[in-house]
Amino acid sequence: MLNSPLTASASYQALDQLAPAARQWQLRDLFAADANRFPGMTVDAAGLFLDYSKNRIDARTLELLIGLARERGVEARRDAMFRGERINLTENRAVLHTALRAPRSEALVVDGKNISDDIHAVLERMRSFTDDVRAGTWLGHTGKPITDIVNIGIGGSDLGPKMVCLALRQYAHPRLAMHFVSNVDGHDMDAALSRVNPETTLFIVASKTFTTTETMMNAQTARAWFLQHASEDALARHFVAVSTNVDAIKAFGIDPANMFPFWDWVGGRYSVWSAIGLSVALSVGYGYFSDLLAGAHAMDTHFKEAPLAQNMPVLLAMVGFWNRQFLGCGSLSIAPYHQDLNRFPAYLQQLDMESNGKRVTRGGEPVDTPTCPVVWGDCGTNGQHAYFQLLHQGTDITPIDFIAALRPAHEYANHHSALLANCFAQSEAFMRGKTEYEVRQDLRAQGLSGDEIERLVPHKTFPGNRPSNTILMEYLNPYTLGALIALYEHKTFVQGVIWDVNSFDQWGVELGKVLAKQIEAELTGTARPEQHDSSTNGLIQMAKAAV
Ligand code: G6Q
Repeated sequence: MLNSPLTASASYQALDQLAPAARQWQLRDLFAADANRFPGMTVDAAGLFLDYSKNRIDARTLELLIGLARERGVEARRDAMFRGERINLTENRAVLHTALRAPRSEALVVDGKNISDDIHAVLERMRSFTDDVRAGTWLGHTGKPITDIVNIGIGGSDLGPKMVCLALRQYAHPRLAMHFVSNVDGHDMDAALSRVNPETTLFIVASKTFTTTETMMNAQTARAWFLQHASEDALARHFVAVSTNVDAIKAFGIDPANMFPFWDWVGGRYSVWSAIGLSVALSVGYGYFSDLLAGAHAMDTHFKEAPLAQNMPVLLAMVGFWNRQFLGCGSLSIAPYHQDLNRFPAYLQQLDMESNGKRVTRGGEPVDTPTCPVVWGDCGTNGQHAYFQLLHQGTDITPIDFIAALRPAHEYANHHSALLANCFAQSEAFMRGKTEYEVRQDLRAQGLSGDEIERLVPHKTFPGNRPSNTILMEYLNPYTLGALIALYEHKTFVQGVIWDVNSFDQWGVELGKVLAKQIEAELTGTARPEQHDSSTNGLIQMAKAAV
């Protein structure tokens, strides 16, 4: 436990003193004053390149930010995580998603047990099962190869596999169509079932607890649908489970031989590296799944070994902390300039906001600063034609993370130049802006009258000075994707250490679940109406009247 609040730390106080002046800095000036700003504020690791030079920081700010990371104990907490200490204090659990991607040679003993053996035994089973399904030797109950995989899961048991399968669509098996059903909304299941054939569909029920309402309801619906077309004996060819709960799997009717286990030290939002990644391994094959793990492991090694001042996750975290704390930025926009990373912003939303959307410290005291910003975004260039207006000229300053691959996996070179040009132009525009003077010059050159010019100047001026990071990789491939995800995991971890929150629980999702159970019982008539507030009572009455 950290004994002193964040605002009492020496580095924080030094940063706080520097901040009023820093708020006046202009990025244009910082670049003009230092020709080496780009090489000085970029870092390479695990196949990724980070340019953080377009942030309102200078060498002194960085030094203090790194000092703050050291003062808050980032290194010790990082090492404790990797060692398998129970750093998730409110659930009394270790946090070992990093062990899932470590090579077998890096044995890790936790509570007297070599967990590396367990991890690799499951990986072997994943390899043999996915090889069979992909080769067409795992047959459906009428003897046909599998053509469709339906992953039934929600939250961490959905977002990671879905995002990764989309991101690696270039590597996907041509015979296997991937479907993801998460929502309790029956339209989600209905849409998937309307596209698949029970003879050739494999359902993966992915749930760490195997008690999650949405997943259990969806799994039961899928099972009932399947049994309309086949007998109970056929279930074993079409239903597999990924879980930590073997009893619940048996009770559901899935053969434990078809269960891929993982462990309580894998948090839901970090579980794509575990057997929850089965849909990924089925889609891209075990070899590429291993590459995904290897990329993440390379980032883990960098995070463990690089000095803080050259440590990519630490730098990304500390610059983000500076923007949040001292520039007052309440949100962070993620802009992948890669269509296949379409779901990456949604994935990061959970990773960051579920981890650090907290208001008390690990010791239960209020955090004395704002914590996690709202994380959101969409692919470039699409976002440019929608919400970028606000990012350029709105009243809030929203930092942006641009993410792009230098080489495409398609042959349309002109598209790729246009894409990268837009990506770099946006970060330049956010940094430079356009002054009144520049606007006037432009309008004058267009031949507008003095009055017209003055009327338009305020509308056409861009304040600029808006921070961004740019993350580049050569190609988006399993390895670089693994490194990218791990980069953001560790960034989130570091910020959690700075705020001294427990980044690994998620109690905030519980209250609504409990209330929903009562209201569902009222809606279905199995419980007498409770006295809610007039709004909730009114809404319940409307739903009942509509039945
Ligand atoms: C993630 C959360 C949450 C979880 C889902 C699904 O960190 O714990 O998103 O993954 O609630 O839980 P199950 O896998 O247990 O169904």
